Amino acid sequence: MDGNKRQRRVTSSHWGAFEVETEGDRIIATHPFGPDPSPPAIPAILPAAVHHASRVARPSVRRAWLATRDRAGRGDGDYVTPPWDEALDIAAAEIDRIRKAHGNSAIYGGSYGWASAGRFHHAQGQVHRFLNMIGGYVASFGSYSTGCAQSIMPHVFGENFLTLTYEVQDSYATIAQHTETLVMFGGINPKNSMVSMGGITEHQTAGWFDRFAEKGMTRINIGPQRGDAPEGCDWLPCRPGSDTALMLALAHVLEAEGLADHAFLDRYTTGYDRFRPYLKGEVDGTPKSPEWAAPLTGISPEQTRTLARRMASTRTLITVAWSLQRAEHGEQPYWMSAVLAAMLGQIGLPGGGVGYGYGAIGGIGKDFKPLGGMTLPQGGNKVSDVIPVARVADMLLNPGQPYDFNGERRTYPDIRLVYWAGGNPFHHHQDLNRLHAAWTRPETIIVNEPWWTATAQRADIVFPATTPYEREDIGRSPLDDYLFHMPQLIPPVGEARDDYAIFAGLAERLGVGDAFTEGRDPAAWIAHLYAGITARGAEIGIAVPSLDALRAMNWVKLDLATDEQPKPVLRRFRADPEAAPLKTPSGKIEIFSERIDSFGYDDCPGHPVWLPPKEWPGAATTAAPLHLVSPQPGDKLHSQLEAALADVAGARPETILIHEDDAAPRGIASGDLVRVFNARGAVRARARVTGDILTGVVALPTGAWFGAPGSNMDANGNPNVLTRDVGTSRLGQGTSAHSALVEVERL
Ligand SMILES: Nc1nc2c(c(=O)[nH]1)N[C@H]1C(S)=C(S)[C@@H](COP(=O)(O)OP(=O)(O)OC[C@H]3O[C@@H](n4cnc5c(=O)[nH]c(N)nc54)[C@H](O)[C@@H]3O)O[C@H]1N2
Ligand SMILES: Nc1nc2c(c(=O)[nH]1)N[C@H]1C(S)=C(S)[C@@H](COP(=O)(O)OP(=O)(O)OC[C@H]3O[C@@H](n4cnc5c(=O)[nH]c(N)nc54)[C@H](O)[C@@H]3O)O[C@H]1N2
Ligand SMILES: [Mo]
Repeated sequence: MDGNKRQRRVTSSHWGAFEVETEGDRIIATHPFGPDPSPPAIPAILPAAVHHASRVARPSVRRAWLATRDRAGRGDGDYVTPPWDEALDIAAAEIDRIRKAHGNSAIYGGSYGWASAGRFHHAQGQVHRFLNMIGGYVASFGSYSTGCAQSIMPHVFGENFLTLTYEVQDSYATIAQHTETLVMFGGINPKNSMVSMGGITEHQTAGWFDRFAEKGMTRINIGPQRGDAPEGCDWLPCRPGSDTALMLALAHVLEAEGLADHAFLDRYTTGYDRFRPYLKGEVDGTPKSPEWAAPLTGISPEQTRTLARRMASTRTLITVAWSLQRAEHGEQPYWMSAVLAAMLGQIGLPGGGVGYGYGAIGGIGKDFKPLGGMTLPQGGNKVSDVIPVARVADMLLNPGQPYDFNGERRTYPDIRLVYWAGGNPFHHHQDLNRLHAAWTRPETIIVNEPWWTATAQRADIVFPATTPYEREDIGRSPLDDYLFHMPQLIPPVGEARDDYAIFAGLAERLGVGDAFTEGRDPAAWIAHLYAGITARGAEIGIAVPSLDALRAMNWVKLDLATDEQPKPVLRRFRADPEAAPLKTPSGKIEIFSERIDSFGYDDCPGHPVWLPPKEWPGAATTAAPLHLVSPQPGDKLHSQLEAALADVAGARPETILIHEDDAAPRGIASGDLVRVFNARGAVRARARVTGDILTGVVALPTGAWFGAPGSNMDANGNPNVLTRDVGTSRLGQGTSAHSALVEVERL
């Protein structure tokens, strides 16, 4: 920010570090970060996005809401733009009115979303701190990423699921050294591992797969798309939603051929005796044999037997993509994968057992010393009500109604005001037409956003937020070994303000200004919070530069590399299960869970079972014959930077992959515009015909901005128009995004 001079500085983001070139007030280009062996392509669109016409220029208040408190017209696009002080006055008065009339439990502040990297200006941390200061809010549990796993897996391994994935599982280095057979349910996709929350600097997943190949490791990708694993892996095309059936069939082979490790099962697990009769068909007359599974999975009995024998005779790591639990009954493949791994008896051995989410984000599979991150303290929430994050539309539609969640009977709160900062529910939630209807229920919706996203367009008050390039911050992820000073590169675009300034302004009006700011400006907060990192560095013997030194250096690679798992829980358990029991009720791996059984859920009983989803290839109909998977977009992060991407010629509508055999009878060729539809809605997409997807399955990535209300076909191709908004089960209540049936026709 120095006249019209050109400057280059490094910054960090969820998709990695990169150099930003500025000229005066503008970002003009981005460049790869030297030390990154495979830098992402995502930043290329950044200059266009940051200066895009779709930035929210001024505080905006919806005219009809202001005049008559209209709710039905959300999305009408008709805003007045009062000056900042006036807009903050209006918002503060409305928050005050709602909390006085209905209590703080009428405010929903779950505000799910990835926002931007940068530790102080993290939008969720800011909104949660603010709402706590004014008396609390209804919060959310879990994530769209892994909500179902976060509920089920502690019952099985006794470990918080995020700890399990980030700190307990083997690193890629250990896998490279020990694993002989890598069985990847849902693949491991270097495209997804370009991203990691809070930042990832050296992108290494693709490089590790080169090492695995050199070593001669057998790598098997099980799922609907060849492209879910790097080139060179074997592909076992398995129908989406059927993984549990395949896992059961593999288990059946182990049991039938005497390959199950009963010594391991006896010593380290509980409940195999309750599960085995189900596996063998003694309880329901249906042995879960390879012959039983074949019509469900599409995988022949012979292939199943060969795979089971190979898994039993080599050091085998089963990996399960997060996508498998973002599906109806997502609890089952997760639980069953643990049972299958237990039957193989390799849990706790290096390079053996089961691991979750490798490839989902780049930070998984890296082991670092525990320097931790840096977090704005959020204070305590006086409202205890928390909903499973993906049940937001249910909550808005059913105030006061009961629902089940992980053994508890709960009641949905009566929400009058929604505050969202740093997320885009009209990108991420399922069945967006249903969400749109639910969204008319609250009296007031306030959103902080840099861009006019579909969510901002449906808010009554929109505060324009800065992007990370418009403010100073620290970049630091516990799953990375770099530390960044993220300099302010350009002045705020339009009248944008930092989330911190927005909440400080509201807090002051609501009489908690000093409590919110503690008298600090952002620079003072950054210095205050950064001191925590230097202190922890001193504790664990890691040199961390002073803040001034880091400002001068821009970035530093920290000496955090280690060969040790941060939490060798499973190694210790294997070495001595009595001395180092798991934190499950039995202290062992729970193949049968008395606790889950006691919930009495038919959609998640006491041991893993095969439960077909309502929508999956096995339930295809003439009206909706194709299964839709909606993976993460390769060219960006969710719906971020979409404004500028959508301008690129041919980029929108989004591309849908369809198999040759499904395209031909519909007269569809690559490049054709198609209509993808079901009873819930319709979207436009551009077809790409391929042999690399299973027949009967189509793949349309997430991330296109959901269009204006009232249209009977979303022009951009947001798959969530088509997905089903139902919990994974009463236990997990996660999103079922990957369980949907559709039809496709040429436009
Ligand atoms: N069908 C289907 N749907 C899915 C999934 C799927 O697999 N299939 N996956 C789900 C998953 S795992 C996830 S994580 C979600 C992701 O969904 P989201 O996390 O909601 O998606 P993002 O586009 O990252 O939304 C972040 C928003 O924050 C804004 N933002 C960025 N920086 C700032 C800031 O500093 N301040 C403020 N106020 N705002 C900022 C961005 O402009 C953007 O609009 O999607 C879910 N939806
Ligand atoms: N480039 C990029 N990377 C990202 C993100 C992004 O937006 N962009 N988002 C990040 C986020 S928030 C998350 S949570 C992770 C998610 O990471 P994942 O959950 O691993 O990602 P997905 O892309 O949803 O799904 C991966 C693949 O699972 C397959 N699949 C779907 N259903 C089934 C099934 O029933 N069985 C089997 N075997 N396979 C199935 C699909 O073919 C899909 O391509 O990705 C992260 N990485
Ligand atoms: Mo996610």
